[in-house]
Order: sequence, then structure tokens, then C-alpha cells
Amino acid sequence: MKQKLLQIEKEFECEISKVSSIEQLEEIRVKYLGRKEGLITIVFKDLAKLGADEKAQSGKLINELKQKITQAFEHKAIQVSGKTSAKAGKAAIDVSLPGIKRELGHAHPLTIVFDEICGLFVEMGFRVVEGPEIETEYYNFEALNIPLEHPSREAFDTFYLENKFLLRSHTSPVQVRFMEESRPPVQIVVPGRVYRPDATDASHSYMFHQIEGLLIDKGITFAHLKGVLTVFAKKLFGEKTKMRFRPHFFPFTEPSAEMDVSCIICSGKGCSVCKQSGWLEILGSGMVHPNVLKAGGINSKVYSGFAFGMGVERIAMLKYGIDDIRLFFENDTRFVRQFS
Ligand code: 2NL
Repeated sequence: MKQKLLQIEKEFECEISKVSSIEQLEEIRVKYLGRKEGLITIVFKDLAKLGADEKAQSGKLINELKQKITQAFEHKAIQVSGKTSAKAGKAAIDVSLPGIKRELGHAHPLTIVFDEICGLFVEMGFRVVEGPEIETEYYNFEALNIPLEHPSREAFDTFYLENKFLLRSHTSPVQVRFMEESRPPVQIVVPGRVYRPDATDASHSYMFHQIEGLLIDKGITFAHLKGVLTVFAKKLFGEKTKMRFRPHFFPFTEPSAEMDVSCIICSGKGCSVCKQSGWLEILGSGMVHPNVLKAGGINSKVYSGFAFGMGVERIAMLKYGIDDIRLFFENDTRFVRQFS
């Protein structure tokens, strides 16, 4: 065994002295230190055939030789690769190869639209306020002048939790809470998730996002509502955008109106997106109902205000030409990636 080891050592010294490339070095590493068929591995296996005394002695010699070979190998690796680290010999770095591409994360299309809309209102002096998604019947309905017999109070229109708690069906409760806690003037926008038990299809989701706004001060009129919402729509959809207000009914505002913008696809000529009408409905609005001001602790004889609400998915779908609301929530990166 001793003889054999001396022979291996000699051969190794001879071979390693001739090495001049990483490839040759790797060949030698496999020949001597290879895990399966390396010469060191083989002699270790041969140990099993020896008697106890010789086994101990030879084992020690093999370990010494292995150490020698490993050191010589690492030393040579540094020389050959011209690097200062022994690791360099095992996996030389080819600096001409392209780097590893790391995918960068980015905002979800809804987040982009949220930020843009809130940003426009912030420029006009509004503050962004958020609040709870779990609400009471009082804040979601009563305080907003939605009476008990109103259809949206029925269970199928709202997700009820235990003890009459519910998932808010609009972000208006946050505005009521804000009115309670502060004094006019009030000028806020409230973005957030809302829930309605609608059957899911291309334009309905049981969870969607809303931005509502509220402005209250002395002497606020419908002209202020039109002015603020016109500036908003022109900034969001372009200066050439036209607006129209259609009378509508909401329990929490009186009078109420829906706002349409000239179709952003066909500029009002008529197309499939605006169903040939030339107009797209983008939000609901109105003068805050005196009962709602009262619920917020505000004297409706002194103060007046306007409010509005819009669905963020709807606006994002119009803006980006998305035809199915479900795409927002499926977490398919092939979809999300398109809006970076
Ligand atoms: C829509 C319509 C609207 C409001 C929301 C509101 C909130 C308070 C008082 C009065 Cl605290 N009104 N919010 C007013 C009019 C319309 O939303 O179609 N949303 C998607």
C-alpha cells in the first residue's frame, strides 16, 4: 500500500507540474480526487481488504496524501487562473458572459391608476384618508341616508359577518367617520377595497376598488362640483375631453348626477367601447344630503358640500383597453407585466 501511495504521489507531482490551463487542472482533479473513480477514492476502498493494524497506518498515509494533493491542486488553481482565491480554480468566472437577469418588480395597473387619480386630487388640495373594511350597518347605511327598506340593505347586496358587522359596500363610511372627527372645511379623497356579492363576470367582481371624494365648506355649490370634476377628467383623459352631467339618484346626495366623458377610444364618434353613444360613464356625484351632513355632526344650515365616487377598475379598463375585470385579480404576471 505504501509503495502504491508513493507511486501515486510521484505521478501526481509530475502531472500537475505540466498543467497550464483550468481544463487540464480539472482533468487531474477528477483523476485523483474524483468522488467515484478518483485514485484516492479507490485506495480508500482498498483499505477494507487490509488487517486492522495496516488499515490504521495506511489510512493515515492516504489522508496525508489526499491533503497534499488538495493543497497542491488549490495552489496550482490560483496560478492558472491568475486569481487570488482558491475558489477561482473550481469555477472560473468568464467575464464576457452576459449577467444573470433579475426580474424587476413594479406596480400593479390598479395601483398605477389609484396613484394617478389620488395624485390629481392632492394637487387640488385634497387629503388622502383611509379607513376600515369591516363596518357597522350604521356607518355603511344609516349615516348615509340609506333607509332600512332600501334595496341595497338586503343581504344579497352586502356581505354580512357575525353580529351584524359587514364588509363595506363603498368607502363612504370613512368619510362619515372623518366628518365626525373633524371640523369643516373638509377636503378628502378615500381610496380602498369595497365588497358586493355580485356574480363574477367580465365586468363584475365581488371585491373591487373605489375612490370617493368629499368637499365641505361654507358656500359650496354644484358649480364647484362641476369645476373640480372637469379639471380632474381633463387631466386624467386629456385636455380635449368633453364632460356631461346626467341627473341621477343616490340616497346620500341631492341633487345627484352621473358624469360622462367623451369616449376616449373614438373621441365621441361612436364605437364598440361606448356602444355607439360617444360617451362613457365614469363617476357618480352630487351635493351631500343634509341628513348625511347631520350624521357627520355638521350644521347643514351653515355648510354645504359635494361628494363623488368612482370605480377604479372601470377607469383602468377604459384607460388601458382591458376587457375583463378578472384579469386584475388572477396574479398572472404576463398580464401585470404589460403596465410597467
Ligand atoms: C358611484 C357613486 C357616489 C358618493 C358616492 C358620498 C359620500 C358621502 C356623502 C355623500 Cl360621505 N356622498 N359619496 C356620492 C355620490 C356618488 O358614488 O357610482 N360610485 C362608484
